[in-house]
Amino acid sequence: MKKKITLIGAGQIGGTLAHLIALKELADIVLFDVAKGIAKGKALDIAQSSPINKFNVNLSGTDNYEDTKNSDVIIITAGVPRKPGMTRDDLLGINLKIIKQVANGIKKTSPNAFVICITNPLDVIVMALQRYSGLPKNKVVGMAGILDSSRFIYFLSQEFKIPVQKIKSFVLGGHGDSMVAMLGSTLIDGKAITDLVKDGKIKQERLNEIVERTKKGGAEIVKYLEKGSAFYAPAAAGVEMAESFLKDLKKQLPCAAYLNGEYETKDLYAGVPVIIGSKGVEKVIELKLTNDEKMNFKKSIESVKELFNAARKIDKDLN
Ligand code: A3D
Repeated sequence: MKKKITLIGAGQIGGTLAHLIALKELADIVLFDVAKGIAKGKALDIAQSSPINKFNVNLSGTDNYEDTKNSDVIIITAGVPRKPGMTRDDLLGINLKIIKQVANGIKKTSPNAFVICITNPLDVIVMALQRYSGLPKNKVVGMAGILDSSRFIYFLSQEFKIPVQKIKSFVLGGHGDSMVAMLGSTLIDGKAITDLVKDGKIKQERLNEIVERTKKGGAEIVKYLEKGSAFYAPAAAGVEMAESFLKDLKKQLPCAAYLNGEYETKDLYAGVPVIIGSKGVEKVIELKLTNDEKMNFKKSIESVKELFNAARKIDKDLN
């Protein structure tokens, strides 16, 4: 039987997700949006490309949760994106309300789905989504680390003028200015980046600039677009997570996952490497961090905690 993916939010990321999922024939697709016309219009537009691109999946648009029933995967982008000058945290109040509605909509209709949240501020919204919906913690996960890592790897590939495939690295922690690029695990064509710094192949200051640009990667795009935020790369990252679940690929991916003591963090969502397979988040991988990484990860965790406390003040149901 064909699988079913529901996309809650049919905006920039939702539409791109639908297109990528259709091209890969991962599943039938339901686009859900409070703006029903957008969901229906995008579903029809993408479906009309199927004779050209030769894919065979069903696409539909709706504003009724009944139509999303028994989804295998749900990817949530419902919410408001940033405008120039805004931080992700500025979106908290409005997106919290939206995510509460979404949680109520999906918990009854798709209690067994693997739920990927993309709505910002990511770590706090995914945590709120899990609390509101009561869905299992290993089935509710946030997308951010794959995107942040992808941005970092792309910038490094430009710097070293080598293909992205020859670079291994990832970014952990919260999805905000406190995110942590794992320099201790970064390999450029098989060589540790820390050794390349020692050998003078790249100056520490230049590397710091690339890390900084990665942290501000989302804001750089918001500034160019003026209306809205990045969507191609975020959608690609969401699809990688969905595919690893649906095909039981057991890929190791940096995602915002529930921590229950791992990385000395309890009862909080934050970006860590996890294994995603048919059971959802099957394992949190505990890496050995350098002292610097440990310190920065801790700081990042603190900022996630602080923002979750702010969320609790906005909605008592989160206490
Ligand atoms: P946008 O194009 O505005 O789409 C959002 C859609 O959500 C709109 O079509 C709205 O109509 C819809 N919507 C609003 N309220 C509801 C509701 N209650 N139920 C269902 N749908 C609703 O935004 P976008 O697609 O560019 O971005 C979506 C979200 O992703 C924003 O919060 C962004 O900040 C976030 N985002 C996260 C990342 C990460 O890496 C985590 C990256 C980029 C964007």
